[in-house]
Amino acid sequence: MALTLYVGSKRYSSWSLRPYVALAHAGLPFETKTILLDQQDTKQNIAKVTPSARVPVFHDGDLVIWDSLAICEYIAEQQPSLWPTGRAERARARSISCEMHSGFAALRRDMPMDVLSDKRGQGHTKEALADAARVQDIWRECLEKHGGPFLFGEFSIADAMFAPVVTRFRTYGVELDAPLAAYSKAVFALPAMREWIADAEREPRTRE
Ligand SMILES: N[C@@H](CCC(=O)N[C@@H](CS)C(=O)NCC(=O)O)C(=O)O
Repeated sequence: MALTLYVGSKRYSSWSLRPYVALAHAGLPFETKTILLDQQDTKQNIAKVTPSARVPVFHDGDLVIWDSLAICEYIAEQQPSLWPTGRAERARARSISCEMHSGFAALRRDMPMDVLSDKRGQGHTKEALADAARVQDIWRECLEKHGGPFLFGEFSIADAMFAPVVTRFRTYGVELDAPLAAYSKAVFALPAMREWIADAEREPRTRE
């Protein structure tokens, strides 16, 4: 069955980046189709592939799965190593993934993802920095416990869920201590991240 991940503009679509990184890491043979955001026909084009009016959406043949975390969970059913092996670690990885999925509204509002921008110093509101501090606490605790290079040692969906925040900390100039900087470097070095950013460079800039 053909596997297709529909994503928004790679430059801006943080929700799309998450399942893309997970899918690419899983090594499944999937195709990515980009629907550019901020165009007159964006809503129409999204409506053709999902009832949710949002990307990402994943098509496995006739089966349509939407929402970033649901897609990641679906991929993990075929590639269980996308979650940590131990029951407690899996629960913890799911907790922080869900916290990312449902939280950090100020960080997302004040430092929206633009993987190509240099917005150092912008968006550093009190609320966004409080969210950033909580994210850093999560990362620090995971890295101390599991030794890196990823949050649970090996790459997991938790890393995919935080990948857009890794880009935001770099582009908005949020300072990281040495262990967190090493984590950021490991995420940026993922082939999937490099491919995503290279593709973003070929897209039109539609936001300031
Ligand atoms: N909860 C959803 C959020 C998806 C979402 O908000 N996607 C944005 C792009 S990042 C979107 O499709 N926007 C539609 C538009 O701009 O018209 C998820 O996790 O996938």
